[in-house]
Amino acid sequence: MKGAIFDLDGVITDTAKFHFEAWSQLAKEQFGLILPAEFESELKGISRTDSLVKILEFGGLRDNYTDEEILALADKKNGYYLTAIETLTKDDILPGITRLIAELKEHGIKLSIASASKNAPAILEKLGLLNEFDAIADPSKVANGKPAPDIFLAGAKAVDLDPADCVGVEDAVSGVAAVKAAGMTAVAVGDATELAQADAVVPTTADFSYELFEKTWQE
Ligand code: B16
Ligand code: MG
Repeated sequence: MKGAIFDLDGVITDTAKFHFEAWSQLAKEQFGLILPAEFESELKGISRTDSLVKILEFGGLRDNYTDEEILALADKKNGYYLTAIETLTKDDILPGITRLIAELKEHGIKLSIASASKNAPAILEKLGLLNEFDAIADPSKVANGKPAPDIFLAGAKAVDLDPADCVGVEDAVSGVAAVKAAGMTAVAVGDATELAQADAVVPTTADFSYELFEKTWQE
């Protein structure tokens, strides 16, 4: 293993609840829709506009909005989301992640970010982690979102590594599919049944370690 390519939301910090609250506010205000709780996990790893399209399809409203209107609505949601994440600090880093980053660095592992979030640099800055990563892949420069491999391939390329030498770290079904499609080893956090496509699944981020990553990569 030469590189670890990290998802952000759900792996480094838990912003899924803020995304869900912002989408719920928009859906209620704009469409009079109440989003079911399952949407919180279903929208994980899904890009901003793809998330909105899913919500519109749920409400049977997809054909009522032009692509331009969809962009404007997605932008409105992002405003709610940015207000909600204003208060993030290093206390919001998920358990074990700071230690894991130090362990990986001690072993000379390159670190990069493969998040679908256009807000990733701002979030890492708030968490005080911006300088810990060697690269952040830009989701606005890739053709296809997760579950396509594009963002993970960009994450490996940004640190000059062959995907086969990298472990991809994820919490979402779409993200694990993207890691596997990129030809990487997948280590995931969450429900083992839901994330069965991963090469290793642990219940919490506190269970991540250099040893787990290296051992899973070797198997
Ligand atoms: P933004 P990840 C994803 O981040 C989130 O899981 C997903 O819910 C969100 O819609 C997407 O980022 C886009 O985020 O609106 O900030 O650009 O899990 O890939 O780190
Ligand atoms: Mg995620």
